[in-house]
Amino acid sequence: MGALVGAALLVAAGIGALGTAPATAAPDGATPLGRIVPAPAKVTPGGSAYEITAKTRIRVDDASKDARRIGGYLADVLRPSTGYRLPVTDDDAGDGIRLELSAKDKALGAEGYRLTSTGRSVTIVAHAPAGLFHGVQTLRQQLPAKAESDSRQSGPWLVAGGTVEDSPRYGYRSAMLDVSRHFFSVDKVKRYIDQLALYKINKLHLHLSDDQGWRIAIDSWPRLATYGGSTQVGGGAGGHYTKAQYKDIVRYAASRYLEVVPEIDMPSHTNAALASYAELNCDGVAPPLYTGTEVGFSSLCVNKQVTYDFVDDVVRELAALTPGKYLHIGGDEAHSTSHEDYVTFMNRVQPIVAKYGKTVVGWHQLTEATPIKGALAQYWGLDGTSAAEKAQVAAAAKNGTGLVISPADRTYLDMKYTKDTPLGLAWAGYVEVQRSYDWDPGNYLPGAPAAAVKGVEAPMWSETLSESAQVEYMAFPRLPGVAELGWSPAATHDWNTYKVRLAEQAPRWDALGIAYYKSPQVPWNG
Ligand code: TNX
Repeated sequence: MGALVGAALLVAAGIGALGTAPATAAPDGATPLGRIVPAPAKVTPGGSAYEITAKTRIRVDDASKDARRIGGYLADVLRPSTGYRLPVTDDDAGDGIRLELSAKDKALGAEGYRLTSTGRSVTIVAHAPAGLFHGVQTLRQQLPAKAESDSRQSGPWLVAGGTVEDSPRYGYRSAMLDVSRHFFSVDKVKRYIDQLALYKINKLHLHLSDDQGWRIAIDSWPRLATYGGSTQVGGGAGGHYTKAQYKDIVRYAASRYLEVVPEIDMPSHTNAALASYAELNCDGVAPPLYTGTEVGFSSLCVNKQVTYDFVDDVVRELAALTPGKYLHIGGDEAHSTSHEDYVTFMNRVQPIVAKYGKTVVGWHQLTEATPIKGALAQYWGLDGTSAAEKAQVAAAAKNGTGLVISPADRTYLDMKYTKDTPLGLAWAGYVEVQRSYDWDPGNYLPGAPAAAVKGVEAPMWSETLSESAQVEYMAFPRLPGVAELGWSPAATHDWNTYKVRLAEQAPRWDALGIAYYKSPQVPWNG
């Protein structure tokens, strides 16, 4: 694309103001409208800024519980730092912050919103609650970073004047947390959910089982959790979620408009299950628990009926805990399962997922079998993946299989940034911040139709990670970039302007207690 055409597109997308200008505030001290992550689809700056004061009320539609809940959420974010009462009221006439659900604004879709800021009010209009919630995230980012503080700060609390009209490029914008290699408590998962919500991520993929640990209680096979969940990489105590705890995670995620996508990885990555129940093994002998980090050595016994009884029970119980649409069945790295057995297994398991009303998601090896109608394949290849493997996934996409794009050498948040990164792995290479951002999910997989791409994911594998601070160091600053690839129009994509907006997020992470990697590629101090 020529530079002039590129610039014209940026202006057409309404983000000319995001250009290469230095990271200075607008004349009235407010963050320039739209200078947020992910970049909004359309920004029309103008008019005077709105100021949140001690008198500000949050006005919601009295008919909507969702709008009231989102108003309460916004008040909870802003009360500690501003010190204001910010009452949520259903008296929806008057000045202040207004959250409106509009049946007629269908063009805003399931997740879009319009934010209008004037001297008297900030109004967020959406067609659906998720859009209101995303609009609230935009409002948060337009306020000074210290608005995120949990102690009282001094204002002024200005929101630049103008209008943002915004809706996502993709409906599937996911982050994965591997709670198997190391177990993460409910509170740690909630903390991550809050961070994902700030960047408009709408799926939390939980990798609930692997060789090192089974993390979800299944009543019909209780030893999966009590024994199979009793350790982790390195031999620590591990853990598992009771059904009540898991429902708590699902509910919390839903309150932040994230859908939980649970994964039971099969037929390999199953040592924790095989260790818990001898009958799942072809030789009837249970292996010991495993606390190392090798992959691909375990396999369910494909030719035993009990295997499918087991899968049926697990999928039934997990589906019952899952209000969301998707259930992920893994299917990666089945190195100790023959190709024939793998195909048999995946083709038998997919209808079980469908029987319990869920849509299949699998790692892209699923395309070696026959993806069921409506299935999504999660592409995790890298530049070096063979042309044949890429072609196989592309062929499935041409046949109607949807794609979630999560290239290991772009979006794997567990990859080291450089050789000096103290945490993480390097099998897919080093992934610095620019590399993780500077690509296009729409044309990433050669031969796959753009329409097959449903979205992106940033997986966080946890072989080397067990604490929130470690997860955050690997996620920030790469996660916001993947979130932007999922949300923002391709026409806004530009590393040179993105890196400036990204740098402007850092004071917000400081206020939130997120210790991020200070990549030399990002101009942190303007
Ligand atoms: C590959 S990506 C895996 C995981 C590892 C990860 C580490 C994929 C589907 N499988 O088993 O944890 O690499 O980066």
